[in-house]
Amino acid sequence: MERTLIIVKPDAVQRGLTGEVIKRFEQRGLKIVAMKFIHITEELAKKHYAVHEGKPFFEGLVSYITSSPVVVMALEGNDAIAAARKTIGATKPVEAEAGSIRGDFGMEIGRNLVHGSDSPENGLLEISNFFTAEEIYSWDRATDAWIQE
Ligand code: D4T
Repeated sequence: MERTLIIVKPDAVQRGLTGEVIKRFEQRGLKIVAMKFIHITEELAKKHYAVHEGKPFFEGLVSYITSSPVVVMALEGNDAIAAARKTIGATKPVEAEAGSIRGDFGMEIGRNLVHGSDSPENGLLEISNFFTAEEIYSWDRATDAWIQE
């Protein structure tokens, strides 16, 4: 069972796409185990994107993700990382498949609507940057057996 951190980024929230984005993960079968509406601080943004520090787009990335509130979620499921990334689509929205979130709603890499963790290890690490243990719920969903064997 994997967990992924999802961020509904400022552009998606500002464009009124929060519900649409959450709906796509939920209808796919990923289970919400944590969720909140926050304004990411510069400190947290730099921690989350530490791997990109020093790259030319880093400052823009930090100012974008801290520009207005976001919804952060932890989602759980077998192969949650791969499933969420497929639902999100390629990093560059113009290269993202139609039917994915970025393919349906995005135009530019600097406004790519959603973040999803890229490995199970990073999923757990990123979730711990945003949520305390008390904010994460393991719960039995009535439909679990109809979504996962
Ligand atoms: P995130 O992390 O936002 O889900 O995006 P990805 O996982 O799809 O892509 P990433 O980690 O390679 O990039 C993180 C973030 O940086 C922005 N970016 C990236 C950018 O503005 N210019 C660039 O050239 C690259 C590579 C977009 C996503």
